[in-house]
Amino acid sequence: MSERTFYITTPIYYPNDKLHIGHAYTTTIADTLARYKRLQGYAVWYLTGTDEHGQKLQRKAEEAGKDPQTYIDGIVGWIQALWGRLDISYDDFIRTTEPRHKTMVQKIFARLVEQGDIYLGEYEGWYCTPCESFWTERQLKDGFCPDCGRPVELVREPSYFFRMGKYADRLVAYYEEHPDFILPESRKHEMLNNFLRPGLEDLCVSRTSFSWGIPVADDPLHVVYVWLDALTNYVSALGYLSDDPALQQRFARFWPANVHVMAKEIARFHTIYWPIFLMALDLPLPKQVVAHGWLLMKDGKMSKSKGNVIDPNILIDRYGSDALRYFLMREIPFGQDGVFTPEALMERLNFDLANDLGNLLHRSLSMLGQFCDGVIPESRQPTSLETEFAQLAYESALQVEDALDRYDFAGALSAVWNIVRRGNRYIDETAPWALAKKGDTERLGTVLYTTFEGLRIVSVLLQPFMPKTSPKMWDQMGIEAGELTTWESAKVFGKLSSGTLCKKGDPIFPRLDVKEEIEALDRIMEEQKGYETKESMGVQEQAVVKPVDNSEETGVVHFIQIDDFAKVDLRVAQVVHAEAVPKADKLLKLQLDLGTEQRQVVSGIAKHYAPEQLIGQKVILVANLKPVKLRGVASDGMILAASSGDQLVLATVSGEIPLGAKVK
Ligand code: ME8
Repeated sequence: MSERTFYITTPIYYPNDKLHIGHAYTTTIADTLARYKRLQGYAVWYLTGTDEHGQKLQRKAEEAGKDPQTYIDGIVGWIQALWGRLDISYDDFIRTTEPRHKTMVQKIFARLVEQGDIYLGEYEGWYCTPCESFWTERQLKDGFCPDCGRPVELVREPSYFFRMGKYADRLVAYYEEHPDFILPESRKHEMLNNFLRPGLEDLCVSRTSFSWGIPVADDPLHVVYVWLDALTNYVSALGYLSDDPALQQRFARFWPANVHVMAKEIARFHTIYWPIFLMALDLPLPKQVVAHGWLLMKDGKMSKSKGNVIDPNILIDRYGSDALRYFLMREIPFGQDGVFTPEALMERLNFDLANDLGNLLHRSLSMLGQFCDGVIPESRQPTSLETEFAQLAYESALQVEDALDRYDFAGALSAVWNIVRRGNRYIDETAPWALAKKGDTERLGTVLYTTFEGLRIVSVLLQPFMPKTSPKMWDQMGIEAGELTTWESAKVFGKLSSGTLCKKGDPIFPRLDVKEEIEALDRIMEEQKGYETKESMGVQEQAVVKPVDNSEETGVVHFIQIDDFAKVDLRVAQVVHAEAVPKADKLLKLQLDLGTEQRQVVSGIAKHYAPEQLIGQKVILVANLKPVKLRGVASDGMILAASSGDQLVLATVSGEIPLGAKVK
């Protein structure tokens, strides 16, 4: 029989700052799948890593006063330590600054030039540095990056281009022939409607205005565009074009990838650019690209400027890595956005883990100790109740597989919890303490055996999700990893041997004081406001209330409360000085008079107003917006404007009113 292989990847993250629980979410998804496939007997290769080139990283290192490599090395060490703590079982960690990757990228580039897919020209257009994306004038949204809403820069430089259009029809045909290539399906329609049907422009694949990248071997003034560099990590890490026969063999064994996992904002790069590069290289395309939703915070998307992010280490320190993994996999419906709240975390930890699972194990062990000296008894009198329990466990195991095959992690865990909850109810219904009192040892034995066999099946099914919890359960249940813990053994009820001696230990998930924990988490989140983390989502910040605001997709409006509106401090302010921000032709730097204080605000209105037109205008200022730096210039607030298509008009105040007056 031919070997069953499974190659899975996460995005390679930018080490421009520390990562947050959003990155932990993707990496845990891929880890859960990798573990699941290993348990099913596949030869698995799980790749993650870091995307270490590009303008964003160069700037970030400059800001920190370090050379890029030194700056990046520190963060990469931090990332690897985090994955270690979260039990991420990757087989390889690729860094795009490694020679194995750089050499391959140079070879690929040369080949694509030679075969005419890449040609030299001059690029003039827009560039979004946070997203490392090129945009045409037409694609910009009100003059800003259509992906993240942040200002773009005009770039004009000699560049190499990739003839994307040449492959567009083949790509569309590939989508049609492989209906499962992109998941969720809505992303496929987005790609077709927004990018492929309007026609693909040639893609600029080199830059000359900065140096932190892989030089084009024959033309070293150019560095390879960071996305061409980054996407090819999926093949360089396996050993594509390597001279080492062992690596060539590894490449042949694992390519094409079974699944590339990521969040939705980079699906475009993986479902358009990446397949086209592969077609040009005559390589098979990945089988699936899976784009999950975003992890948001109560007050909107996680972002450094909002200061609403959480260092995963804090949650691991407090609750353990399995609890965090469980929460991420259970709470967020796959493909949708999900909100992190301390309340939701507490609910999952306290109810699902402590009350349901932890309690089932602990009370079962207590009874076993009390009534059977801690030894698993025989099941001598199975009744229809036991048969039904066994049937439920079997069906749940099948449901777990079915759900995991569809990336429905929440559904898979909910199937495991069907066994857990049934187990607790089964104990309540059979009342082993009453059987013990009556001296009905046969029935008591059957009941306790059934309970522990249910627990064994739960522990087997939990392995991909909670790699520390299953061995902890086995330890207390006297089970050795082996025949009783194989994936298939979850589908066979009755494998547990009677006579096994259990060792009751501490509850595996202690009950938490919810109020105290929520307060502590709120405090921590407040303290974390200075936590240096990535603005990696690259999306425009948006107010999100639970349920998640999908209004753009669904057309449904979510109302806000008056208190939400009251949080925004709007003030009348007068422009006393305005000037252009150097090298940012969209931005103006304004000095505003608020009556009692003066403020500096950077505003993206340069295309619509000349500085002198603004002097004396009374505008509306969002006065309590967290200060940020835009293009290195401090901006303390935001002024309001109305916009429609290409038009933009400032919201001004007519009539006499003192400066600083509140707008409500
Ligand atoms: O895009 N919710 O790197 P990146 C869910 N280097 N997932 C999140 C998240 C959130 N709030 N925040 C981040 C890049 N992620 C490129 C990738 S691949 C060839 C190059 C996760 O550091 C999610 O997987 O900005 C997202 O796609 C990725 O981090 C972006 O990471």
